[in-house]
Amino acid sequence: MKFASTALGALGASVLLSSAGALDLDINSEDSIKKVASQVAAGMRKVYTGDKPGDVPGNLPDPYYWWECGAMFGALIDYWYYTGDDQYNNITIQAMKHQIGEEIIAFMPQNQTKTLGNDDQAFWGMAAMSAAENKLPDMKDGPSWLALAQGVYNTQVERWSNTCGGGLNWQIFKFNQGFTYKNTISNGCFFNIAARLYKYTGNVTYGVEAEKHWDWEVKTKLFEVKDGGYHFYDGADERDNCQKIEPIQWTYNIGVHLAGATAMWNASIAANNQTQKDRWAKEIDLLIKGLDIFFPDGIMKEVACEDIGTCNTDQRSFKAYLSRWMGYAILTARELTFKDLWARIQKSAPAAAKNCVSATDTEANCDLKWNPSATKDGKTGVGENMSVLEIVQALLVNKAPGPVTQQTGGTSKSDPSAGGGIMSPPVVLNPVTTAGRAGAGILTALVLGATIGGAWWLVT
Ligand SMILES: *[C@@H]1O[C@H](CO)[C@@H](O)[C@H](O)[C@H]1NC(C)=O
Ligand SMILES: *[C@@H]1O[C@H](CO)[C@@H](O)[C@H](O)[C@H]1NC(C)=O
Ligand SMILES: *[C@@H]1O[C@H](CO)[C@@H](O)[C@H](O)[C@H]1NC(C)=O
Ligand SMILES: *[C@@H]1O[C@H](CO)[C@@H](O)[C@H](O)[C@H]1NC(C)=O
Ligand SMILES: *[C@@H]1O[C@H](CO)[C@@H](O)[C@H](O)[C@H]1NC(C)=O
Ligand SMILES: CC(=O)N[C@H]1CO[C@H](CO)[C@@H](O)[C@@H]1O
Repeated sequence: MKFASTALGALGASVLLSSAGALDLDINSEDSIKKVASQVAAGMRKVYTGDKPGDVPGNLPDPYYWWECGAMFGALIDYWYYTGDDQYNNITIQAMKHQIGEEIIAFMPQNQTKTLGNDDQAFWGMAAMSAAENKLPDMKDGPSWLALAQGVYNTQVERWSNTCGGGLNWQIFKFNQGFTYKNTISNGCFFNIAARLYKYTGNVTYGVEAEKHWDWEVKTKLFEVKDGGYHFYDGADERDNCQKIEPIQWTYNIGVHLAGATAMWNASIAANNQTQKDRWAKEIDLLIKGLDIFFPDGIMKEVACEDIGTCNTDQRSFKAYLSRWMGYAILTARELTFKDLWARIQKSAPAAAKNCVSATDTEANCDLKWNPSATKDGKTGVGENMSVLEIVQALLVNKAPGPVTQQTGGTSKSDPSAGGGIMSPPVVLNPVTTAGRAGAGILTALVLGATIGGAWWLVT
């Protein structure tokens, strides 16, 4: 994933989308919700060519990085789960299988070594976790979905760092630009996977590691209570012992922790651990209270970059993950989250759909900005479409039974030693794909050490 700065990037051209053909969403009609979701999914799927002969399953064309393809398949797994439309399951399974990696089975394919951060790996791992929780049938001739998530967990738990008192570094390999950075999303993704493994398997080791990573983030001040709720920042650098926090706030950081926290709370009930249950109820409350800054006028917004027009390709997809994890939070901790989250989903989803233009009635292109009073930037892409897809399908949470566990019908096979538990050594890079992917490294080199601009107003 690229360095999460808004410093680069020019103001987007202001182009008004015609409202003709805008998607009309009736949030009280299941048919309408499913129709809009299917249009947006179809538009997004069109961009993906990995299933074509000669193409590589699990890659999106430029400018999308590998991780976003994993995120997209995570969205499509939920799409199938919420709507019952299974037309994308085959390409999903084909892609996940192709990207599980060569040396160790944990989504670390050699072709991606140059830009493989813990967060990149984890977005594929979280898709595998969703597949297990949603009961997507395990592959017949491959590792189980649960084992793939356990493989990601096992490789990452070994990477607990000895700088800044612990945590995960952003990059997996020291030779990659940005290794010294410790970003909140990498640690948040680990927390999310560990908490969901605790819930799925009931194995307390996962819960203990989840809490250890969360506690380290708090100690390091990657997030803190401000104005009554949690504010999540971007990360810190081990070169100054994590003294200076990069203060930009993104929707996906609070989202990834919210879902992990509700998984912890939910698992503590099955584990009969009252202390743990009380603790996570308090954390969930602080998370919910921290959401306000991302919902001016009640509609979700990527506040750090939307207005100033600097959201990059990665950042244009972040609202997808907050939407996804708000849905997950309702499914797993309804009594604590429903009232607040449901109001936000109900208000954001129709606003989001209105920004999608459908010329053909079967597929749609969506704009980044959901607020009706925002000037559109006229660009569309996988991230924009995925964000709308996730907020629209979250309207179906009340009909969904919620993620299964081993005790409640889960069928994905557990393999506690998946992934080998070792960090694979640097591998021979494929020269062709390395050249194609070098852009991310160059951008990172430019941005690291540069002044972070853009979202300064969030901290002053
Ligand atoms: C998915 O693959 C199976 C087995 O190859 C095939 O029977 C089915 O028609 C495919 N479904 C779709 C929607 O392509
Ligand atoms: C790695 O790249 C090669 C060459 O493009 C391709 O054939 C192969 O399928 C890729 N492997 C993965 C796991 O993406
Ligand atoms: C309950 O959870 C807490 C952490 O939240 C842990 O320290 C404690 O050991 C757990 N108790 C049991 C009986 O597992
Ligand atoms: C825990 O999560 C499951 C879904 O995974 C849900 O059915 C159950 O109601 C949740 N428990 C509580 C107390 O909300
Ligand atoms: C629980 O998870 C830990 C960590 O992966 C593993 O070492 C242990 O074997 C697991 N225990 C069981 C009973 O599966
Ligand atoms: C973008 C997408 O995922 N679906 C539509 C949304 O945007 C692209 C443009 O990048 C369209 O071509 C897609 O059809």
